Amino acid sequence: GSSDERTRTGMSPESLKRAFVDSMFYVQARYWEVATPHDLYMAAAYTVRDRMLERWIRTAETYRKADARTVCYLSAEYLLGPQLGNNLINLGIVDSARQGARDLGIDLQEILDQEPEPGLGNGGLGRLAACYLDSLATLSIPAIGYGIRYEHGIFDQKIVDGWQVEDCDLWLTNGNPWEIPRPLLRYPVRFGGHTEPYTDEHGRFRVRWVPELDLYGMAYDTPVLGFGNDNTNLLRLWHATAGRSFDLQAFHKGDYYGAVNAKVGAENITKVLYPNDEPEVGKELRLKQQYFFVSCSLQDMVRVHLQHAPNLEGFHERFAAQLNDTHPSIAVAELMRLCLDEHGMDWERAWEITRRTFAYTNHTLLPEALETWPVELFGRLLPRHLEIIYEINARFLDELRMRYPFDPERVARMSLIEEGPVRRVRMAHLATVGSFAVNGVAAIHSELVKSTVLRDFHELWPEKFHNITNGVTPRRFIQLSNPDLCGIITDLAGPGWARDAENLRTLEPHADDAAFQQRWQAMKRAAKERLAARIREATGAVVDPQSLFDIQVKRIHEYKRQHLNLLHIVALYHRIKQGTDSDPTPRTFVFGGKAAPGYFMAKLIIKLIHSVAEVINRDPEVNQRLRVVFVPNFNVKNAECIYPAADLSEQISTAGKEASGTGNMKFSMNGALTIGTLDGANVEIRDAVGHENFFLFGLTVAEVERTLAEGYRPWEYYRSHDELREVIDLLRSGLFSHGDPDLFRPLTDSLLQHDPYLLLADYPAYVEAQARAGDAFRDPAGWTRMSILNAARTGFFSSDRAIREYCRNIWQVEPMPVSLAA
Ligand code: 26V
Repeated sequence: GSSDERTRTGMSPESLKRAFVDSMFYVQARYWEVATPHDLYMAAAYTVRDRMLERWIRTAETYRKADARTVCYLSAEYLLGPQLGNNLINLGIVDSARQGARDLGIDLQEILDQEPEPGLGNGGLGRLAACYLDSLATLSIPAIGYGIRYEHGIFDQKIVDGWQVEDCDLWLTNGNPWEIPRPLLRYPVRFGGHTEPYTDEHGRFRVRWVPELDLYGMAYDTPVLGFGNDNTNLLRLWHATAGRSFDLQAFHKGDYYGAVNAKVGAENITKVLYPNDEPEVGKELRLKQQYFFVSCSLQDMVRVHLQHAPNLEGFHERFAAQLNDTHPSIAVAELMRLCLDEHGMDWERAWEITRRTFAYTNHTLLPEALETWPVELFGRLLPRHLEIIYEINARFLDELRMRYPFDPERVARMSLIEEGPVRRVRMAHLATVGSFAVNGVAAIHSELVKSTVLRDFHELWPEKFHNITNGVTPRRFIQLSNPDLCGIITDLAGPGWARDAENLRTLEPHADDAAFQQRWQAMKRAAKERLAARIREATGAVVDPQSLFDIQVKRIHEYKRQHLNLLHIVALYHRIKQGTDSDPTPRTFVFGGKAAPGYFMAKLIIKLIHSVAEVINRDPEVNQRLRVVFVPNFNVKNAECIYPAADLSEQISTAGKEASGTGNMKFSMNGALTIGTLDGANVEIRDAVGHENFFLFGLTVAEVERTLAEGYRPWEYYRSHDELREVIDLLRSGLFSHGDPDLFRPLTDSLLQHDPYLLLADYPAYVEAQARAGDAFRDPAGWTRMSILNAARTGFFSSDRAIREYCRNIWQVEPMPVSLAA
């Protein structure tokens, strides 16, 4: 009846309250007297979910009727972060919910804090996918996110004696109220076996794949709300379960336990997210994960298409499928297989449909991160796909030989197969050949894609290459994480800014206004106090919110140069001890980030951060001026507390190595100034905020190349720069390692002998830029002005802008607004 409907859809504090009480009883099966904080969270989540489902169903109906082109984002990672707060914002019921909770004597923040976060990603790439889902829904674009429902997401980072220790992530153990299991929505996925030729009923030559093993992918659906509209899209994550063949094996052989074991093996496929950035281990399972989710997703798309069409003709008009890096690029071969083997299409037609379906985003140029698979492994797991890739390659190489008859080296460079003692499939080449568009993720990165890793392809197909500079969602990274800033902006720009981040520019004329500056400083101060409290809780360290908060949070990697930051910190320490200090600005250095479990150097950098912190923080001569802290377990939840509190954002990668960065955008939007190199999106951020509002330092990409080409000798920088030498000698003295001079040897040796990321070459410029930043901070009005201008001018880095560009320049899709009313 209608009163029932109100319970499940009403938005007033009254309806929310009634629904909450109702969910506590009928969904969570608990009553007030015994309800735990977790029960409160679950009841709140179900209350919010009901309101999402109404929109979701309307959206499904609307899209289906309109028969609109749908974006399918294929990504092995979605780093969603907590859902409840974001969903309240996108539904526009934060105040209503807070009021309702207060009436019941509950603190909404306490409920929000209960939520474990779905950490189904490693870092920037996975978080980008989550921001893009938010923007796709907000822009009313029909879209599905396809991925993997890992039982364990990115590991929890504990710190023991200054070292990183990995702990299993258990995000699902207490139940996940946001997902809807679809036990009947399952697809078979096969592995192994062999292929055999046969002649079909029309007398045509065909190939049949006789696999050895089949499992099933089962769908778990999570609704994704738009902000300020009623569109609600779908995130469909696949969970692996054993298929019938396992049961049959048991039946035939009577080996019951053996068969059950095999079942367990099948279910391992979606057990755990690979903590990436980590080369070469446990590879086979990773390829299985990739094929598994890609196969389920394409079968799902084919099923939907065939509801509207008699065959796969026109598939590419119904779907645009974006490959989020090369991880899903096996999709090119899988769609070919579906067209050829399962739908009887001929090669030319299948190839045309495939190439018109996919577009590929490149997210890294690091040679060690470019995915290739040994042909042997590939053929063992996916024999039919290897055949198809060989055929794609044979035809492609024929074309190349015609076009470049006297350049066999070029042809070999472009092959989908790398020759050598171990032959390998080059996934970036497969993705490039099988796609209608290829894009990089920042202007400078896209240029480098064209001039380095995909240079030959760019010469062949210049019009295929695009740039789409990354963006981040202002809903989560301003509105949710920085309510005071949100209040400031809304007072000036009205509530529309969160859908049109260019409206942030209304802040600009107030940059020098004293009263406005005061409000801005109070906002920053409050955020710093919240972070200080969090730091104290997590580490016991006490930090002064009045000091300059100088923050570097991101995955720990040598190319990101957390150790360059450390060299500067040790230099400041050294100066204070020597009495030669010229930078009297008190600073708090904050670090956070996970190291890949097998990445020794990255783990040693974490240990070094803690070791330097220990010495500095307990030295009374130094600790009034410098503090160093490491926030353990950097994840989306912690990030939301960190970005708003930053005065200075460290974006100091070696030029040419960071494809874009997205943390740089989150900091800047929250009024942090950047100290950074001309790398990734830093270049565009600096242009946007004004060069005078950015602390630039370091070699350019061209200078890095030249330095390396001329035979870089880091030792010479060490010899000729006194302070640098003293700093490195301090690290080698055992001062930071309880007298053990060897502990940090691998790091100092690497710097002195090879220094592949040019820390020593960039050190003098970095220290000089840091001094400029320290001086600037001592002029509060000048700093605040720059801070305001950073926030005012970074609307371009909203993921809404990025998604608009994908829609217009790549996918050719149009908005399809959903209306609840009609
Ligand atoms: C993977 C690996 C694996 C082998 C060892 C070294 C290594 C290093 C990095 C990676 C990650 C590659 C893909 C990736 O996550 N790229 C990130 O994508 C973000 C979103 O576009 C972008 O902002 C980051 O700059 C980029 O590193």
